[in-house]
Amino acid sequence: MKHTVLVMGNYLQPAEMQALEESFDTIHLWKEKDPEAVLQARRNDIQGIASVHSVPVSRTLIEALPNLEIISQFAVGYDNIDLVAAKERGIAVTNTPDVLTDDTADTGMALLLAVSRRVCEGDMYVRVGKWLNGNMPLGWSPKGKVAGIVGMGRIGQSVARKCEAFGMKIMYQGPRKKEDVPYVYEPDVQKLAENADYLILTCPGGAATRHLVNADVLKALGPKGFLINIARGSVVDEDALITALIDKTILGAGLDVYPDEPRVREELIKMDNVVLLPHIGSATHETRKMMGELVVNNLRAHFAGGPLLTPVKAA
Ligand code: 8YV
Repeated sequence: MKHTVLVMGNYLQPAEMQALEESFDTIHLWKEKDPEAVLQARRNDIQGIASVHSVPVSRTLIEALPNLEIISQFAVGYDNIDLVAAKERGIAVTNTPDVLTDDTADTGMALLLAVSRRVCEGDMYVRVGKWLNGNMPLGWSPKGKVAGIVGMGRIGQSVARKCEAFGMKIMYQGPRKKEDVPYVYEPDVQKLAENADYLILTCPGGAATRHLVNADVLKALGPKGFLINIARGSVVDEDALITALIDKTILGAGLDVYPDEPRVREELIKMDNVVLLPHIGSATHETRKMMGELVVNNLRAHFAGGPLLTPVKAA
């Protein structure tokens, strides 16, 4: 008999969804008119969850499913999952690291270049015919500038290598100095911002990094500084960011993530010194396929009694 897997959202591509459906009895929660009623009716059947960063896997949900054994997350970040509740019950948690590192770092570089060189403004300038009346304002060169990277994990290191290729200097902040990276470590995020021209956020979300970037950090970044966020919206105090952008406390921002996705604050939408992306860090055909395969293969490995491919160590 097939094991039952609760699928939290519509994010798997057709081939990976088909693979999931072939191996498991699936409940597509996001399609259900009354998800609570479905959960209640099937609570004893559900042994696995295929989750995604945008839908919470809360203690309440975990406790409501007495036979849950594994949560297989379609993301490297897992701040939506109550890991403590999962651990208490001995529930395995897996994620999708490595396969999305370069695409996510590329998204950071795309934002860095777009805000610096006014790429989106330039595109609009041509389309609306403004070029016919004169050249657009100048941008700023990343070469020789300092990238202050918050979080020197896999994605942070990939961003660092790409910034080096653009002739930038690298400093970083994180919970500890990494012996295997050649960059300058600064434990204090405000001091990092003081030294940086670009503050690039690549750290995990969650309680430990909530509002790490606040008004003081933005002030330290200063009127020639840019903020790039490919981490989680929760890492930035958004009110402080909006004030800093309006007051020109910082020069601009490139954002892929927001605290209340997919809702983006009206103030940001109106600004031309920000570039806004709809959380596309890992959104390529190639990467999303590999992420989907990991989600399915972690579930298969668990129920076959084999080792998990990419377990979350903290779980
Ligand atoms: C999203 C991400 O999971 O990996 C992460 O942590 O935030 C992204 O890859 C993906 O966009 C699906 O929503």
